[in-house]
Amino acid sequence: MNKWFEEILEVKEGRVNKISYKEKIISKKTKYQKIDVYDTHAFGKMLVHDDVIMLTEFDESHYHEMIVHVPLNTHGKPKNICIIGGGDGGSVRETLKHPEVENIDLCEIDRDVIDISLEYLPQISCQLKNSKVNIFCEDGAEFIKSRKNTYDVIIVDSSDPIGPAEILFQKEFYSDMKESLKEDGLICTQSESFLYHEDIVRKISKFSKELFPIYKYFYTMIPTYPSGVIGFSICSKSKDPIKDFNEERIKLLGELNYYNAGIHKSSFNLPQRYKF
Ligand code: SPD
Repeated sequence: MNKWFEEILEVKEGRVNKISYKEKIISKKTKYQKIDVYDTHAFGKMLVHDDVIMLTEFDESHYHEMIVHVPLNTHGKPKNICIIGGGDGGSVRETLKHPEVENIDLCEIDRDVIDISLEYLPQISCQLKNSKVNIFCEDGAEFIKSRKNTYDVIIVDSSDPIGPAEILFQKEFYSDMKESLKEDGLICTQSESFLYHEDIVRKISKFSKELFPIYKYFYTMIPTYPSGVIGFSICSKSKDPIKDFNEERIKLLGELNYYNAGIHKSSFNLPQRYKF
């Protein structure tokens, strides 16, 4: 184990996140970022953007099951879905487990994320060519502006607020997404770790509460990320992810790795000192 990937950008000063690997399978500088895929010793394949871990095969299901099933089971009848980012395909794979889903518009700015995932991460990208999926390689913030009153659920499966994803953490983008939702629609966005990025979560929760009647933050466990957790925001026009959560629908989803009814409810409970 003499080769180590070190994550520096996303950690608190004075801490390092290190993962040992057998080999780097591909490295590509795209128009938007550097993309690497590693074969690690302990966590399977690992996708990295600009030296920040996006996913490993070991715990990607913790992330993708939560960013998808929490909002879709809250909505109850999700038919038309938009996924911004998510070019690796994990969120598409989980969304298609919901039998009512008729259409998914996937808007990923970087075509290379999709192509690399199709080639090197088949377990994750396996549904990207499903006939219900329409792929758009465009800027998500622009894409959403031209689709008013269209979606039941919008999922923002983004990287961190640096580089191409920065705009996806702004109030204006959330306001445009609100316009793209149908009357009872809701959005679920990657909203960083409450443990390491409290300032970012606080900013998102503040402007979301100004825009939406219902705002809730929940989290999932990702041991390969620097703080071990990542959180998501639910911004909803009418449905509440705790009161309106339809537990019966979980049976429709088949076998899952992480998500269940107990996890759905408890993921909104945060340690005492974090109130968003
Ligand atoms: N700090 C890393 C956060 C990355 C979140 N996005 C992961 C994308 C998986 N589809």
